[in-house]
Amino acid sequence: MVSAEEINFDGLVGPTHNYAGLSEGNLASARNRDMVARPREAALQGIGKMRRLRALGLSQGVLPPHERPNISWLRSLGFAGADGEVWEKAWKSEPNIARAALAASAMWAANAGAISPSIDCADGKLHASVANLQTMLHRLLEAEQTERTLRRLLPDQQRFAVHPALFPHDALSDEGAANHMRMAANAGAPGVEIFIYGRRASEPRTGFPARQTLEASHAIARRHTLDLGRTVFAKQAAKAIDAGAFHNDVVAVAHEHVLFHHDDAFDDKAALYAEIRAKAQGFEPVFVEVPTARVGLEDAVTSYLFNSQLVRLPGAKSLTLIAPSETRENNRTAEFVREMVAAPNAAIGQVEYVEVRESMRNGGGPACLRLRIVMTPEERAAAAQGFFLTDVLADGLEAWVKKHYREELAPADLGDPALVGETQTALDELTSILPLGADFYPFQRA
Ligand code: SUG
Repeated sequence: MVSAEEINFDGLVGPTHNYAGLSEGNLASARNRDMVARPREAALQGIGKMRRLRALGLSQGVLPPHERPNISWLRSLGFAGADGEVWEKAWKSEPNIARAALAASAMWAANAGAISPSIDCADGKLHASVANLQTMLHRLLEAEQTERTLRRLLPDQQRFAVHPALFPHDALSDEGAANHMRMAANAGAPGVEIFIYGRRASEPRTGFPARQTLEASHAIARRHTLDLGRTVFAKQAAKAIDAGAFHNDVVAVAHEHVLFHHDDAFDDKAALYAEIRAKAQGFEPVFVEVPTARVGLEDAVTSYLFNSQLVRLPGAKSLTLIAPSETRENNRTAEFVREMVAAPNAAIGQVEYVEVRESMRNGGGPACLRLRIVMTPEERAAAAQGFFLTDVLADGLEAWVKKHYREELAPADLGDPALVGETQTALDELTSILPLGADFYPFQRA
């Protein structure tokens, strides 16, 4: 065992946050299509959550948004002229492509990649695999820039192994940490890494897309040099995917020895429990299951109860659930949480509600917004320091958002060529607030 800490790196919401209904199988995205979005509020809510977790005593990091609209990609599709013209033409002639090029979806950092702490890896390095996100066009566009971000954050190749996304094909479909959990006695102890997949490469599916294949999960475990004696591959229940759980983290979340999940989350719950128990080293797993009779899948998906963060606050005897305020507004989930935290010897003994409503309307709760990276003190010191949140950084980011972000983005505003210059100006300035440098974004290199 080593001393280590789990650090949440949240995706900063980008200036083009909007509701385009791009994600089939994500009910919130479909329901809120063409609503008026509030990018400034969305970004401030995200920063507010980061500040809150820091105030609770946890280390917090931040990851930058991507360049949107993605002008270099649109150029590769044959649109030419000045950047603003490229955008205007794309918006008019290929609205579906343009919407993909505009999505601010990199905010959901749980899909940036899968992370294995060095204690779990045979080569002793901390491994990060960028997710290919190939199921949805707008998300597939994230992989290249995400790799750039992770390489900036984790520059020391002696300590960190950053892997590019798996080849983007249906057979290797991968959505990162949203389909990956880890249980351990504590952050620094060897863990059981649990990969949840929706289908095998060869398996045909009707219903909503299953975004993770078993083959992709196997590849990540191999690349990360995981010990198969402490690695689990389990199938997500088809029923959950078809009820709108497009990622495992919509129906399950784990931290330390606790797995909190919905009754219908997994295809074979008994087998999963048994395998985790057999592979757990130095801890007794605790499974906190929410029965369907108390909270049906529909309520789980609309309230995002399981898209909470599970954390241990300094000195706390039990874990704390960082839940979206929508969970408190749903009578069934609110009641369940109240009883759960009040129970004697509760494994999850506290709840804190956070407000991330703008992100939630696109199907992104508190857990979607963060990428967890377990770091030893040496790894933390070797990471780029400017990504760790301080009061000064939070103030700087808030001032930056207030200066550059639009209050509202209505569907009729999205084709505005002025949006391109505005977002590029904002992102250019961001590269000196975060340690990104003058060649981080494609428009800076053009
Ligand atoms: O991939 N929504 C994202 C939400 C991702 C949530 N992440 C986790 N569960 N970890 C998605 O479906 C909607 C964009 C739009 O419709 O405008 C979107 O991409």
